[in-house]
Amino acid sequence: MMTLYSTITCPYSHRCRIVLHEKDMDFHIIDVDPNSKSEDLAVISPYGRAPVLVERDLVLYESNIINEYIDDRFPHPQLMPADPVMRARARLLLYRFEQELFCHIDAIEGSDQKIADKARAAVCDNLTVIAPVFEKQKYMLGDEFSMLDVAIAPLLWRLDHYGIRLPKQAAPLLKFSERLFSRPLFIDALSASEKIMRK
Ligand SMILES: N[C@@H](CCC(=O)N[C@@H](CS)C(=O)NCC(=O)O)C(=O)O
Repeated sequence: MMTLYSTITCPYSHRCRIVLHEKDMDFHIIDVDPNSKSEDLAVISPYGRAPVLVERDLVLYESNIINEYIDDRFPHPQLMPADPVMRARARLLLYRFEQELFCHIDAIEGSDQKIADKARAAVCDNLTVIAPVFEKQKYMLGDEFSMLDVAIAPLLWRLDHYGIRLPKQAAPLLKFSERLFSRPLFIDALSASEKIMRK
């Protein structure tokens, strides 16, 4: 059975919890506290960061790498595109999410307000740019839920919590967010602490 070492408020652990819940299989989640570094986590992960997935002698870290492995092991429903070209495009977009959106999370959660505000503004601008995509399609890659929706959902869920208010032009993105949040498996994947991040 797969065991996920997850943090209850961590957007990256949240990604992996979503994928585990999307697949019809047994898994075990161990909640860890990244601040008072769990010894378990320090032993199994070179960076001591959550999430970490363990299956027999396989130990994986980095949320997108973990998620692709779960998707390969349990292909139904398949979350990465099967076609090599689409798969490569999906990986590129996953990379861009890290470079343009998730790279700002540490600053937003940090104590320097000036730096945090700059990071909020960058996330706000970058999300507003992609909003028009959802005037024509239901999900990131078209009309099917995919790994890209999984990857961005934890950030969208945390917008209020992070103090990010999107402008009117981003309305299609907010509609897309509501579509994601209403999925029963998305709700199942939320930790108790995440449930209260949004009113
Ligand atoms: N790029 C990593 C980021 C993981 C990460 O930053 N995890 C945070 C919790 S949200 C953590 O464990 N921080 C503790 C630390 O860096 O020491 C991923 O996608 O898994």
